[in-house]
Amino acid sequence: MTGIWGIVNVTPDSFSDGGRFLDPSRAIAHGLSLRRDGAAVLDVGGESTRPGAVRIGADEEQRRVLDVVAGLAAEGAPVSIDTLNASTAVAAVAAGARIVNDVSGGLADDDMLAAVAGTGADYVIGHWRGPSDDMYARAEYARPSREVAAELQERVATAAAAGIAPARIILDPGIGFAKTGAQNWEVLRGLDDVIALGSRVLVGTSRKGFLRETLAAASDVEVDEARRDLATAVTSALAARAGAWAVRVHDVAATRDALAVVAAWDG
Ligand code: PMM
Repeated sequence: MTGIWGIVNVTPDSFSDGGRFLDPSRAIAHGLSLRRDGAAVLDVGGESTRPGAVRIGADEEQRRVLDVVAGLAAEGAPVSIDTLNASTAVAAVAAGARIVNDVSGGLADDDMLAAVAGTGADYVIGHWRGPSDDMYARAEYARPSREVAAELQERVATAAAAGIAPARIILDPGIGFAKTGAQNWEVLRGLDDVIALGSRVLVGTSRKGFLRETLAAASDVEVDEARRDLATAVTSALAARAGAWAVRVHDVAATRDALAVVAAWDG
């Protein structure tokens, strides 16, 4: 059964839940409620990667996330740290995180692969072509899902050479990262190309801009959070059907229900 990763963003500027959970105790309470809703992993992030986002320093990032990681781990929750920074990854694993979720797959910080190799944590390699502030300049593909898979395969080889055992690697096609709306759909349609690489595959569509575009074209009604969460539950269920090992979402309960319905259909 596909697992659900619940998003715990501890940022003032994330496009979806930003600012609501900056206080560590509120972020911890939110994470525990996602766990009750059915999250297998809580993915804690302190730096927004939304389109156009400006980077913050690793010190500020760690100030935001470490108490939250430690608090959730102390409650027995499996925690992943969503970071581009090697120093944050190491500090978060020391605070109790079991997985390092790096949307850049080691490209944003030259020290990341060696750092992760030293921790023994599992490692999410996201498909990435450059920082969020100008990532759409790199959204050029002839065959999106093939190119995403090929670029991920290169990162797996580099990570293995740095000492991260392939069994510890989780691949993510990086929906929304250096991809237009149409390219995101093509990557999802061709998810098999990434799954064929043989690693566990994580898919993150939650509340992303390409869903907003699709929903806006379907109805003039405002594309609010409820509509984006419904669309996310559908894409997550379809990703599960296509063989994703896990999906990363804000609204865990909606995706839990969508996955249960698909499982019932499949029997
Ligand atoms: N997307 C975002 C942040 N972290 N991590 C993984 N592994 N995959 C994603 O698709 C991903 C991610 C951006 O979304 P957010 O700001 O809502 O967390």
